[in-house]
Amino acid sequence: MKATLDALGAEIENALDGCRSDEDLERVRIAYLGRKGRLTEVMRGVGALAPEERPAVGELANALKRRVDECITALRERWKAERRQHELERERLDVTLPGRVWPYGHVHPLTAALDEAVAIFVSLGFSVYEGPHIEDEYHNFEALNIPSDHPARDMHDTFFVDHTHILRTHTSPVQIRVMENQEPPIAAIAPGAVFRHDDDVTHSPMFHQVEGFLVDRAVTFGDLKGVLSLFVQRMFGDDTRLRFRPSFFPFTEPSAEIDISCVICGGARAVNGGTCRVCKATGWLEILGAGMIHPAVFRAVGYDPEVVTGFAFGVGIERVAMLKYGITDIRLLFQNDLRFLRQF
Ligand code: 2NL
Repeated sequence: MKATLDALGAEIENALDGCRSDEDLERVRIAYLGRKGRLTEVMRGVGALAPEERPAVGELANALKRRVDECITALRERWKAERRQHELERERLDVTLPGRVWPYGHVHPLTAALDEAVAIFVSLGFSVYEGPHIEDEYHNFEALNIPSDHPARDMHDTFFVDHTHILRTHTSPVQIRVMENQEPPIAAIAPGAVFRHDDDVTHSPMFHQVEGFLVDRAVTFGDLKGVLSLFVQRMFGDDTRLRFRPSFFPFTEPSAEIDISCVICGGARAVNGGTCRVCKATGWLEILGAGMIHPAVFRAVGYDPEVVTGFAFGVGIERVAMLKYGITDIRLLFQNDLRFLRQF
């Protein structure tokens, strides 16, 4: 009986050696340890032995069964661990790889300059109004003291939509409508696109303006100077100086053009030993037009010019953006060339 067990043990060992998969192991287990397995049958035979032989043989058979069980379990576990290791190596992630960078945009330099100008006036208490690009001649010209025979109408070089409608040449008509609909005191700005028949390095047929006005009792030219000084210094820096030159607009009296000290040479007229090309060696840059609102404009909107006064101003945003960001050709602002836009 012992010899049978030894032979069976050697045979099982051999069979296990030949196993390559869990399925092989399961077949071997069933063949020897299953209900009809060879070792199971031998163990069943132990009961038929002489009583004095039983304990020793039973012991041997049990030991063999345990060894086989342990061997099968150990192989299963080893293979499982090997498979896991394999998977880990195959699925290894390089967590040091840089992530995928999504292309993202930013605000256009013109929009940035417009937003900044609007934010400064809003911070000073001005309300923001917008209006249509297509206007009637009354709101764009007549109400602003520009009659049809006025030479300023040629100056504006207007785009006509039909006999009575035009593309607005400034955002003043927005302000006319605000005054028509509200009583003073009013402080408002009108940002937006305007259109003039102009096209060269410094002029575009469509450009952007922020116009603004303030109407109340006893508004003075000093108030205008204060507001525009604050605006310019917030926009171009606290050291920026202003110069008011007498000028003419049909809708303001008196009128002024406002220069700022050159953003490039700071007014020194020269940079790096050469003359400053941005201000053409004058030390000044024209940036704003302004004045005290003309009595004829007040009458047109139904205000009494004996009772109210006010100032108004207009600033071209393309010019502001060009000076702020050092852009020399206005057309770059409208071509949407990514090589240009990515520089901001
Ligand atoms: C310029 C000149 C200016 C105004 C705009 C204005 C509007 C109303 C009444 C009176 Cl409703 N004036 N606007 C006044 C003076 C100058 O702009 O050269 N802009 C770039």
